[in-house]
Amino acid sequence: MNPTTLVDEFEQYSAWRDAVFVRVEALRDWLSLQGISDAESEMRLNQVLGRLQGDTLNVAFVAEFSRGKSELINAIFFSDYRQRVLPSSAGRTTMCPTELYFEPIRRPSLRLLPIDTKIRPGSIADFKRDADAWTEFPLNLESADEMSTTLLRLADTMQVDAATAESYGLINPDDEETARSLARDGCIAIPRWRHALINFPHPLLKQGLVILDTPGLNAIGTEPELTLSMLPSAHAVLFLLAADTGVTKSDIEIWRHHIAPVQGASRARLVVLNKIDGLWDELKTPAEIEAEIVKQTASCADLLDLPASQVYPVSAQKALVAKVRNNADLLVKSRLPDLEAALSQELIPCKQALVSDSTQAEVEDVVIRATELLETRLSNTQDQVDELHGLRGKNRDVIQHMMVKANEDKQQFERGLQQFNALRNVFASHVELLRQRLGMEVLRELVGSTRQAMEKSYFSSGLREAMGRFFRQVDGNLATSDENIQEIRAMMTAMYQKFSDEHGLGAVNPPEHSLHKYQKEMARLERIFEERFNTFFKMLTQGQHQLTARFFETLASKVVQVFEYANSETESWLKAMISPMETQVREHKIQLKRRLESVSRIHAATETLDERIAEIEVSIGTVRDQLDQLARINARITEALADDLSRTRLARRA
Ligand SMILES: Nc1nc2c(ncn2[C@@H]2O[C@H](COP(=O)(O)OP(=O)(O)OP(=O)(O)O)[C@@H](O)[C@H]2O)c(=O)[nH]1
Ligand SMILES: [Mg+2]
Repeated sequence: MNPTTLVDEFEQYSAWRDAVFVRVEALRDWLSLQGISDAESEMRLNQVLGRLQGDTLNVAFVAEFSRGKSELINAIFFSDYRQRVLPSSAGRTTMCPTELYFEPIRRPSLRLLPIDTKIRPGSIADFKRDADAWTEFPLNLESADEMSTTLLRLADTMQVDAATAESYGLINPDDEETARSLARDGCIAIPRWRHALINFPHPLLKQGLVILDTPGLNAIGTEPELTLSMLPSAHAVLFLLAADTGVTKSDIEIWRHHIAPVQGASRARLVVLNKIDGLWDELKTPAEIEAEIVKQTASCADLLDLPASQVYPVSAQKALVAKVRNNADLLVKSRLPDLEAALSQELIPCKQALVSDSTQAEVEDVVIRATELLETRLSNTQDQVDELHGLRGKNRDVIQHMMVKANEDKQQFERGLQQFNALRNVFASHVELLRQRLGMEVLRELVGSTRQAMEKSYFSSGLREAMGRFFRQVDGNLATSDENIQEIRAMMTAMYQKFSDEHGLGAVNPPEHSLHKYQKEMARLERIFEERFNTFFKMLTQGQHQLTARFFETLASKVVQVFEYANSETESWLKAMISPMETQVREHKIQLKRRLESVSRIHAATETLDERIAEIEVSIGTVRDQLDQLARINARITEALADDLSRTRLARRA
């Protein structure tokens, strides 16, 4: 069978990423071999390489229950297994959010997080770090039947009393079925598991694809992490509707609350109208059926306030059958290839641009620094040669005088250096202040005091106020830290500029840095918080108090994460600012020492002038070669980054 477009496209993307990896690695190794690298550059290139290696592409499937998410995942990704890999059946099937990915260090397995972890502190991200919290079932890749049986556990439920369900925040008083079940026997069926991780060596998952399958609205509403981090971090979200149910109230609710707000240029969002095979009425002509599909598509688009071109009608079930049975006509009729093409067109170029830009930015910084260093070295050595040429035919007195001069320059520089270092202490104290304000300790205290304030308040107004205060303080800390950052940059730039003017050092352009994107991320979390309060927490029952508390914990862990990123980025920036200055200072010091050495040796007649000039000219040649090589290595990286996948594909097909 031909590979699907998406599979094909994704493989090309992976190959592109591997090619970029090899070329960045070549840069790192070359710099270190030539002794031009410094700890900072090496760290940055290693980070780039780590990111390229651990790069994932996250695709989330979201919809009300039974719209065919699991079936669509089976059809797009798992048809090679010739049967349903993920369980898909009428009614609620997938009971918990399910991530599919591949981690080579772990055996193929299904890992499940028990539902009672809902009353334990910690978010799903925290539990992922605690291997013991999960129940693990190995997956037998040799037997598709066994595998399907194991995966049926994704649909596990259990009967609990109302109080237990409430303590997990799983009671929905508006749900008629719940009310009926409780009235009948006082029990209610809830999911047995809270989250599932499937480690599966599928070729695409091996290359970094991560698929997120979700259950319907009930689960999305009760698992804050889905809304706060899993959906926003997905590179593509597929939202499913079904032709047999039409667009229902809860479909619209999911769309409005969980998908429409998640925006961003780097994110693909596709609406799928599934189950169109229900419209394949044998008594109708193909034209009539087509007209019906067009009509339904238009009405879905209308209800979601989207252009009709963004809604893709498909039949996931028929597509799966078609792929399993190699039925090309049925596959075309299922229209899955159109959806796959759209998905790859939206997904892969966005993702490629994202990875390309971030890699390019880092590499450029490192290359500029290395180039600056080599150029400084070149011009210094050139000066030395000129100076030595000037000594031709001069008597010993003149040489003696030059030696005194070189020595004086060196000493003057060393005095300047002391001043420079004294000013650096001022810089260090500013940095210390910044670290405190932005630091994790302050944030943890703030989380602690908010938690206490929330425990004490019994009304939703109190909870809201406590969380509102939390946001204001966090925002305030970020804003002040950002001001500090700008001050520090201005101060260091001025300081270095003055020093380099006085002593003729190479120019350094300290990188910009701002906390703006973290402030934006906080604003996004705040919007979700507002939204949540307005929809879910208006009435405060016991269970909802729990739910609010858990919502806050997830929110807090997200804020902690934002701060961790902000801190680590700020630390890297501090290093990136200081380290080129240090390199230039060090280089200048070495050159001054060499110059003094040259003149001294000639003065002491241990070397002739010509020998010395020849020696230095050799090193000028070396530096020139290094500059050439660096430019070539950099050009190769730029070329790899700019490789347009669609162009490559077209070329290959032609
Ligand atoms: N006729 C038809 N039925 C489909 C199609 N896709 C899925 N179904 C059926 O719809 C039912 C629900 O499909 P699932 O894949 O379990 O749906 P889901 O969205 O994953 O549902 P939950 O896991 O409960 O959230 C199953 O019985 C599928 O066989 C389709 O394209 N056509
Ligand atoms: Mg499902």
